[in-house]
Amino acid sequence: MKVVCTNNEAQRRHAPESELSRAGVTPYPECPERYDAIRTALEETTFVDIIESAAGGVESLATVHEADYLDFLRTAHTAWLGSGGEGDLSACVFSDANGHPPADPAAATGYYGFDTTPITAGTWTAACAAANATLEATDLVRDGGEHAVYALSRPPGHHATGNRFGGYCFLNHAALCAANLATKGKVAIVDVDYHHGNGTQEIFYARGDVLFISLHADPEWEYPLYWGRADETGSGEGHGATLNIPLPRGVQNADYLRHLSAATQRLRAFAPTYLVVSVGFDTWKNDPLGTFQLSAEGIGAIGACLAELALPTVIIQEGGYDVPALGDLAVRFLAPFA
Ligand code: SP5
Ligand code: ZN
Repeated sequence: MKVVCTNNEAQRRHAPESELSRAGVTPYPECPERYDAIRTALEETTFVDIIESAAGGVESLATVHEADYLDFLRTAHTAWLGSGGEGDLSACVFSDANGHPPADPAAATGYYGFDTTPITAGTWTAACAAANATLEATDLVRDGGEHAVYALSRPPGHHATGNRFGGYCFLNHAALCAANLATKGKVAIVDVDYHHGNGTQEIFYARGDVLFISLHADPEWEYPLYWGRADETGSGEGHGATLNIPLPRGVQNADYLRHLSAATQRLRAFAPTYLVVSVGFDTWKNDPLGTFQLSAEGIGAIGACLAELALPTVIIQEGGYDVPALGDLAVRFLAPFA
């Protein structure tokens, strides 16, 4: 199968030093070494053909993101330095989305962001490069006759909404991919990251032609806290086209796979033309952010269950933070699609 990697030089330029959470100030887990670990392991297999995509701009970002939000992401860090700021830019006062963004770029960070995720000098370059990789993978499936293509996208995307960043995400790659594919047929998105894909959900919430399914840790206690409950089922024409499956701490292979299998019944009934998978390896038992207990075999079984749908598929990398394990987990997840 083909694998499209984010331009390596560009992804390295997004490497925040630390993040602020309830744990205090800790090293930023969403690091360039995640990419290295997955890419190196895939290069050692015989079933992938690796392409590194170019950096540079992306033209279709406005299909899912608002223009003022894109302007903010593109200019915020430069403006922050220009106004005397130093290092990474992150918010600590947040908007309720009423009113208007403050003129000062650092102040506007809490308007365009919903958590403390930092923006660095290279964030825009890296996020655009990751979107490029995803859209190149999308083209290969839509027009290139490929059955399944994996985009090693970094930084990830599924928490980014149409106009807000957070959860280590800036541009929503799964949404860009699905919006593109939806011009040719119905799309199902399955999000198997440990965290709820709130951005993707929000972008398609009122659409009936894109089914969004997410299995994730229960937002009653886990990030992103304000999205992902089972009673969020879509609105208007999208009513019934969002399916959230919140799961308890400590979930093991058998329970997870039973829920996934039930979700795929719903997916089959929707009869999509395309499948988009947001995959996170933070469901793995030793992930430093997760609480689930899935084994490496369990991660492979998720891949097998989704590959069995036999749909033209774009697989997009989201989270997963135990760097030494990521290569093996990616190989196990992708092998059933090859
Ligand atoms: C794409 C993705 O998986 N985003 C996850 C974002 C979760 N952010 C909040 C987690 C804060 C945990 N702080 C780390 C402390 C390590 N001991
Ligand atoms: Zn995650």
